[in-house]
Amino acid sequence: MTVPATRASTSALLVIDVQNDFIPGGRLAVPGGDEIVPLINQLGRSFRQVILAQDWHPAGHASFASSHPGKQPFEIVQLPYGEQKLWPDHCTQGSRGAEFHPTLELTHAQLIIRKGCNPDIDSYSAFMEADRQTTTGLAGYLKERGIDTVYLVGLALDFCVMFSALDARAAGFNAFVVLDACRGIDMDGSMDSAIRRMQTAGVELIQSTAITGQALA
Ligand code: VGL
Ligand code: ZN
Repeated sequence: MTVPATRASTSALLVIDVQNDFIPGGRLAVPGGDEIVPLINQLGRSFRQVILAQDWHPAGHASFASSHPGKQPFEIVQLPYGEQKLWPDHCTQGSRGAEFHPTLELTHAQLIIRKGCNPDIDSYSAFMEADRQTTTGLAGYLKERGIDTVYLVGLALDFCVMFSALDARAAGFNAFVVLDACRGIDMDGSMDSAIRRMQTAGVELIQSTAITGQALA
């Protein structure tokens, strides 16, 4: 498959949540999360524009099971905006777990977009919070810079990567998810359903060779 030139000023790499808490040993570890870091570093060199998303919750966040007496991680509760899956405490602002993985090397990234900062609202997507009304400003940033195509990599494929890709499409961007540069949590069929939802929304699912094999412009 040929993809739009990743070095073009109209393309950006969106690196989702490559943070210690999502890496084995972290509080919400995604299996194999560490395996994709070298590939993401390599892919980063094919892009002029790199944006990092960082899950960044205040202590006591509404998505933490510990904030709901009697509830356990992975249970579902009703919040004012709808169903919320509960997680172990993770990516607490300023904690080691919230830092990017130490081997992530994307020093030319120009924007870090922090999400999930509102104590009462979760945000899997780098574009839009779970109330589906509060934007992070990312779509506006991309549009103001003339970017029309985003490539997504990172963690977790079936949560934050998927919702970011769906919202990218909804905001009118071309979206390519680089599957071998993602890993998923895979609970209750979440991986199969994520793949289907992305396909239905017109997200292109590709392998990294489609990028690393590009003819150099
Ligand atoms: C994520 C669950 C909770 C993710 C973030 O990055 O996929 N998943 N917060
Ligand atoms: Zn989170």
